[in-house]
Amino acid sequence: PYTRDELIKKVHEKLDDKRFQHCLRVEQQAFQLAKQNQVNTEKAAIAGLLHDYAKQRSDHDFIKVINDKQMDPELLDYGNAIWHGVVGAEFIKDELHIFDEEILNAVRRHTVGAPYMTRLDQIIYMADYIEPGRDFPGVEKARELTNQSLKKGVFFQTQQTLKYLVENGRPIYPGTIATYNAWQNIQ
Ligand code: DGI
Ligand code: FE
Ligand code: FE
Ligand code: FE
Repeated sequence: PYTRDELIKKVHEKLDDKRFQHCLRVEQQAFQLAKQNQVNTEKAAIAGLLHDYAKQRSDHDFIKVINDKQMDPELLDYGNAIWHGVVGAEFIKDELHIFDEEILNAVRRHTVGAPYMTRLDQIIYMADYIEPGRDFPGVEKARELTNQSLKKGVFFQTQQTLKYLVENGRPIYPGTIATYNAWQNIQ
């Protein structure tokens, strides 16, 4: 397996500096949330570092993977926002030789979540949203809720994201709605 230094180099090669710095902050944020929630800190850090590994691939590259690996053809109706997590995990397997399904699932679920999310999934989903470089209306509330309870953070983020997408007339990936519905009654 690659060491952290080697992974850092590989991530940096595939991302511009701004996106790379975001990944380093998500790594740190995920490590901290893992400590707070008794989750494996090493897995959280690796998943945090790698979560946006595929963010800057071309549509062509994603479409090829979706077709070659016979992934759900419905994915083709969406774009980079959905693909870089759900399909991005395939690049992490193929290029970085990381096969830990807990890490890969956390990457797959980091944008749209899922009806059932492990605590590691929840941590990466939230670390991406509240890392210290984030600055949007509601981020302070997201940080407070997440520190109280990961689950509260997950529902809040899902609700905010749906609102934002609808307000801006963007298409909603069905998985995003499934996440929202499943996390309704979580206190
Ligand atoms: O990759 P990041 O920018 O760090 O963050 P992210 O992976 O959480 O989200 C990427 C974008 O995806 C963000 O602008 C919101 C958008 N998104 C989330 N759910 C959906 C979505 N976009 C569409 N069109 N549909 C969704 O269901
Ligand atoms: Fe992302
Ligand atoms: Fe996110
Ligand atoms: Fe991110």
